[in-house]
Amino acid sequence: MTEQRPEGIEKYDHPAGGWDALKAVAKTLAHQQIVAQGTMTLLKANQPEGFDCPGCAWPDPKHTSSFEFCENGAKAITWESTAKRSGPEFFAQHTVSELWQWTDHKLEDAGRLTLPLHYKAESDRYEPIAWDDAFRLIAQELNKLGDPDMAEFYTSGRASNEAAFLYQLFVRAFGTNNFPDCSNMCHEATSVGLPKSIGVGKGTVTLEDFDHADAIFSFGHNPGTNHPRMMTTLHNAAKRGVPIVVFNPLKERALERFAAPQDPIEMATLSSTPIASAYYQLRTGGDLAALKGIMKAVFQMDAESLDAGGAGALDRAFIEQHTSGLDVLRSDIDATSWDTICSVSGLTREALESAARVYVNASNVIICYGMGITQHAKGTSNVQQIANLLLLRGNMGRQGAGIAPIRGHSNVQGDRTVGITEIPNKALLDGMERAFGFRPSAEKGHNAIEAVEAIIAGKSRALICLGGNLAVAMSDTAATFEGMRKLDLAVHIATKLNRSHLLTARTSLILPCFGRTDLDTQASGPQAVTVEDSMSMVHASRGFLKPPGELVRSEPAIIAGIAKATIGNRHGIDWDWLIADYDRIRDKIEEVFPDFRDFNSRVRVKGGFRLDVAASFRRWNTESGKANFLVATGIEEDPLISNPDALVLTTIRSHDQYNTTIYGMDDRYRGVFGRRDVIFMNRQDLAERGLKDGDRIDIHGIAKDSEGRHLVQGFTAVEYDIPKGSAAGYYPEMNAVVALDRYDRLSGTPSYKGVPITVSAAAV
Ligand SMILES: Nc1nc2c(c(=O)[nH]1)N[C@H]1C(S)=C(S)[C@@H](COP(=O)(O)OP(=O)(O)OC[C@H]3O[C@@H](n4cnc5c(=O)[nH]c(N)nc54)[C@H](O)[C@@H]3O)O[C@H]1N2
Ligand SMILES: Nc1nc2c(c(=O)[nH]1)N[C@H]1C(S)=C(S)[C@@H](COP(=O)(O)OP(=O)(O)OC[C@H]3O[C@@H](n4cnc5c(=O)[nH]c(N)nc54)[C@H](O)[C@@H]3O)O[C@H]1N2
Ligand SMILES: [Mo]
Repeated sequence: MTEQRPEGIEKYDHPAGGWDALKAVAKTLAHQQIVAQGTMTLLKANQPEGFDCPGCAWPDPKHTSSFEFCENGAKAITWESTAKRSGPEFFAQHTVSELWQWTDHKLEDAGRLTLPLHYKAESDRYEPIAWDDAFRLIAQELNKLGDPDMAEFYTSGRASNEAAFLYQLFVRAFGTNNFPDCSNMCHEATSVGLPKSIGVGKGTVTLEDFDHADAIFSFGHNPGTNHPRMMTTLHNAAKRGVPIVVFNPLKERALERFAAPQDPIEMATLSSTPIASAYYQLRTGGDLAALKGIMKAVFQMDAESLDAGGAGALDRAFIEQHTSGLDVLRSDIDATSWDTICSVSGLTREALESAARVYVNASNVIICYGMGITQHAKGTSNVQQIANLLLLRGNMGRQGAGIAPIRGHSNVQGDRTVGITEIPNKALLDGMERAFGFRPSAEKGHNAIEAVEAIIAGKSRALICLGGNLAVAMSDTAATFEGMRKLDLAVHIATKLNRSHLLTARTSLILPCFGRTDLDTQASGPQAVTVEDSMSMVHASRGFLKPPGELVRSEPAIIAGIAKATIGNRHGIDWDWLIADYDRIRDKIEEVFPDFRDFNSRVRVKGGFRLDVAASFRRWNTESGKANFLVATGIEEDPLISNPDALVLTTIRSHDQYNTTIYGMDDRYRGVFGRRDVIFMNRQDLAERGLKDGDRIDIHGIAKDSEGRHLVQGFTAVEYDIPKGSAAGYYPEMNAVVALDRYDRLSGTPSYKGVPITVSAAAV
């Protein structure tokens, strides 16, 4: 590597966490102009009487009321509770065409939205509109459609259980199951894959289980950035000597070494704790092969042990009593050669055997995984192979063991639980009928990809978004943007301005809502909402800050307003009554979903309660009544990817972003400062293409699109420690090269982590 690195690219030698994390928070507080109030706000995050941090879905430690420091949680909170406002003057000053030229960072940095807005084509501006007029307009457009299936109702994962439940009630009463949601782009492979394996589409572990694990495996997630509070757990485990085995194409700093800001000694002595005991840099998309390799080695160790008169490496009693399908799995693994496993995973047989030894030598194993597993064409199969590996040794449904999908948005799991799903099951329909006296449609609705496809095809004419930034989060930026602009109606319920709002439809509205930190007062007084974390714990969240403007409303109130204007009191639903006191919404949730028994009293207990996850107790709600070993066929690479010129691009989050929200331009742990227009590449891949570190290049998506639209121009190549054949770049910029039809056929999850590309010197 040349000494002279590209501008903004430096070597970052520090451990993750530590003083740099504290400094970063101080900078954020200053930037959001809220030093005094901000510090106070941070102290209420994830406290029994406070609000749930909107940062991520990692659970809160039980029984604690001590402040748990989290750099990126602090960023999420200050970003929401900022003193900046994008009020009427702001929108009078800037046309939509002008705002379109702004960066994503600058759009949101304009501050909190303060009043309902309606786009006027004549002035090319969003102009203030009264709430009732906004509701009337929406109702008119929705009722004009003729067919409710021509509307799409998107949900991003910050919506509370109460908001999400009311939303699905309205949408089902309106008459469709078109519920694209951010989960479709995220852990859908988990939601679809795990029910077939273990009878529930959620993780089986609790936070306490980590204290009893003897080994932890981590596949494809970056907790130092995306779930910093998880680092406390991993740090403790590492200190206890628990092996932590990581599979990730990139060396993520926090998984290598971490200095816990909570640890006075590490902070005072500038020391840190090594996290991973073994770090396997597999090729992007190599997980299916790697998992099969580990299982192959486990079967081998089992045979060797039996031959030597031992008890074998499998938990035979568990397998016999609780599972089905082992023989079929074993044949599949036997038929998969080490050659294939090694070439596809990019790992050696010895490496995989060594991982298998750690696995077999531990009594209790937890496997954690994130987007590196789910966002692939084989995402569902990836998830199921993780379950297989755990089942082989009975690592499911007992203390210290289990599967831990690490969820994204702070209530993405809860939204699903309370009915945001395009495929309603019988229990949901029965529950709705019981609670509201009507049976909603059972017909499958659209997921996120299908919704965007229908919008592009002009079949869906209306889009309502409960939060999020759908157009920017979705693949194929050019096609998606074009489709959005053809809509008749686009409504965004949001806290801050983003690019999706600027893709104006014939009628476009932005409706400003409260965030987690805001005090929500309704007719009966101040309200709390509830959320469910990654480990199925449901608890209350209560904001306390003065809302950003008098006209800003809560999400439930906005949904009720739209519903009342659109369907009146259809099915006898009294919307005003429901939102006057959120206890009433919770009573209805309980009526529909019996798991929420005594909801209002149980959620008032400090720390909340855990929803029933049958698999955690070895009850298998599958058709066979057992946990199933499931086979994944074909680990050979995708023909598109086998193109000799192609690289597999994975799209990742920087340390300074929350999905499409760009807090800043640094990615400290990866040594990138002040920019995002880079692509990380292997040295040899660069050389073979006549390129070098720092060259300006164009990135072409290899897709069916004949118009050559899948292109990112003028990015800088950065030589990086990444396996040959793999490349990495930032989401959402790279969505421009992700074709819409590249997704997991079983779950619909876009393969954001397996994008076939070619690169060339920049044309201009
Ligand atoms: N601060 C912050 N917190 C967040 C978010 C945020 O943007 N910022 N987003 C939230 C959301 S919605 C989500 S879903 C989660 C996301 O949390 P993560 O799942 O950690 O998300 P990514 O940044 O996409 O990182 C995926 C990791 O997988 C690795 N990877 C990429 N491709 C592969 C592969 O093929 N195999 C393997 N084994 N690994 C691979 C990458 O190198 C990276 O370390 O975080 C949530 N929390
Ligand atoms: N290439 C690529 N694409 C990806 C991914 C990837 O890894 N790579 N990850 C995917 C994943 S995992 C996800 S989850 C999606 C994320 O997709 P989304 O959830 O749609 O996107 P966000 O960026 O989280 O949404 C940010 C916006 O939410 C609004 N907002 C914030 N807080 C609130 C609130 O409390 N209420 C309301 N109503 N609005 C609020 C603000 O207006 C803000 O601009 O992106 C997906 N897209
Ligand atoms: Mo996500």
